[in-house]
Amino acid sequence: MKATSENKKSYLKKMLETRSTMAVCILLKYVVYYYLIEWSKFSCVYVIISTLITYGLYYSISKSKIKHKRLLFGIMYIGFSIFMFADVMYFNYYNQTVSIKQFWQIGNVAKVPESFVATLIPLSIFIISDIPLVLHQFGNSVKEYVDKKTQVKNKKKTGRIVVAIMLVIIIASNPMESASIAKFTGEEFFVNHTNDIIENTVGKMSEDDLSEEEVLKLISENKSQTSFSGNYSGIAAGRNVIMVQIEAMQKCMIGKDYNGITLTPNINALIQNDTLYFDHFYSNVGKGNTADAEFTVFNSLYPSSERECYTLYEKNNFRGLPWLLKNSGYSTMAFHGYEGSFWNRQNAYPYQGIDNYYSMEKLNQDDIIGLGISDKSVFSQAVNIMKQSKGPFFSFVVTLTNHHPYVMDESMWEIPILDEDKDSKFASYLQTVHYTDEAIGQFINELKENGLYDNSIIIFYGDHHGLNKDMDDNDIYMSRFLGKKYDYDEMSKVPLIIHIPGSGVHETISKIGGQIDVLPTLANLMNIQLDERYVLGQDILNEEKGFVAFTAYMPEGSFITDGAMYELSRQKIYDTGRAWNPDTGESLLVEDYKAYYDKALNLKKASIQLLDHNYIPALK
Ligand code: GP9
Ligand code: MN
Repeated sequence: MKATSENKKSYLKKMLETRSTMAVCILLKYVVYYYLIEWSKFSCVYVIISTLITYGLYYSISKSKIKHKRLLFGIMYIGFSIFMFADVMYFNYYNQTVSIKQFWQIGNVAKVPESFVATLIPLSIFIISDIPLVLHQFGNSVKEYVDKKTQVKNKKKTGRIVVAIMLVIIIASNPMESASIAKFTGEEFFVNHTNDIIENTVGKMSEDDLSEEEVLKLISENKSQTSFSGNYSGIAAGRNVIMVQIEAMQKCMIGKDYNGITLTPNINALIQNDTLYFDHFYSNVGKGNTADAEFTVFNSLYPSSERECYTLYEKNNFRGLPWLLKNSGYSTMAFHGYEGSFWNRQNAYPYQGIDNYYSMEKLNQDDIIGLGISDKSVFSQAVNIMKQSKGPFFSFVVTLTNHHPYVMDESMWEIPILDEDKDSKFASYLQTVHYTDEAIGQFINELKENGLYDNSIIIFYGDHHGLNKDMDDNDIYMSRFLGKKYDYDEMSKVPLIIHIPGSGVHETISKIGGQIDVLPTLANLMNIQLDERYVLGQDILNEEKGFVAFTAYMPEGSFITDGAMYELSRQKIYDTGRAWNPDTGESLLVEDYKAYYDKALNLKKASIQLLDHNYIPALK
């Protein structure tokens, strides 16, 4: 008996150690990879190519005369596997594979582990679980005796593999700029990453730098000019500015009921009086999410696709809202219930014109929900500090409780969840949205009680989506909730609410606008003089045609304008993108919108050039 079970064990061991088992393992690894990223009609071809490349490397290294073969192959194989795993995670979040530009994000992932774990796809573990088997198998293969004859044969094979690798590099660099190669470079694992490395090293070096004059020309040729005066001019001049950036608040939550309960009763009430409400307003953040929302709102500049502008351009000169107000005698402050170092805020804020930053460490940590101090507590503490201001002030509050993965004790849940939505991220999101709305109601009351309400302009806007359409089956729950397909138009739409107590204004503005437009819109309302040359957005209240370019979640070149939204394809070929009417979902002909695509790329390029060269002069 004993002998049979040992026989079985050794048979299994032998089976596992065969080269064909390993080849199947590698093949399956790529099937899982392409399946988790996006299975397309070419995926089978990609699986075969990726497997052949991996197997080729395995074969050529194991048979080569290199000294530390095991170490070399081990590093390579573990490296590929980690990259594949990162791709899957990143794609799940950003709808893009990871670039070498994004290595810095590992640090942020480690800082917010709850979000990382909530983003993890169980099947993705398969991508890294074969590593011990393959490396063990490689070790065995190295041990094998290779006689002179086979060495000669192997030399030839190694030569062929070197040629194959060269071919990958040539294809990846796509010297003829062929559209079909571009499709391939965007999707096959090795070609895609080789292409990314080439683009971000050699490509970066050969990129043309623009002079200050050229950048300003590019801006004036591409942006729509606004006079910063006209409708509603000056109606909020001289008031305190209280600006609240609401974490992950989507527009579609506003004014909606769920299972008989109104989700945002306090925001709904605010919109009814003394308010300009923008219901076609979009988030245009880059890879710095929350921080980029702040950055673009303050400065009317487009963020970078690389990382948060607060780090890339920490010490640049700026002429944004906090600076402009500071220059006219306002005191400036910011409040946020999370670590001061996150998104480099504590270092960047002074250069943005914010003098006092009350981060988590400087506030009373009396009520923690999820990541940090609860919105209700931060609002109350902010009111107590604001009321000590001697003159006019700019106060910026960044909320946090409605942050992914929407963790809040169930005893605080107030929205009864339908059976069909139970145990979903969507269900948790509704609870924290409702909580934040309640906190906003409390905030308005506290402003009134402390005499800070009447003489202020109070602005609320969402920083970015809460429910990514490609994660957690959000598209299913959200499509049912909305009664239409959940697409980027709803995902990136956030509310903008400008509340001016006692002004008598009451309008819902449905023109297209985005975070890029907040500075010029407020400048008109408050009679603030702007230097138009460095402002990339427009005053939504007086614009002729709305336009917002996107940076993250959809590839750069994607945009929205009145009546049309365009998403550039992953392969970055204009014609293979899609255009649709954001209100009706009806498909539109992409060829009708090429000029807007050029405009999006030009404005984004101009913004990055302005920032890279620090061309904006300091305010005097
Ligand atoms: C952290 C908070 C969240 O300070 O602003 O940032 P996010 O993860 O949403 O970009
Ligand atoms: Mn955020």
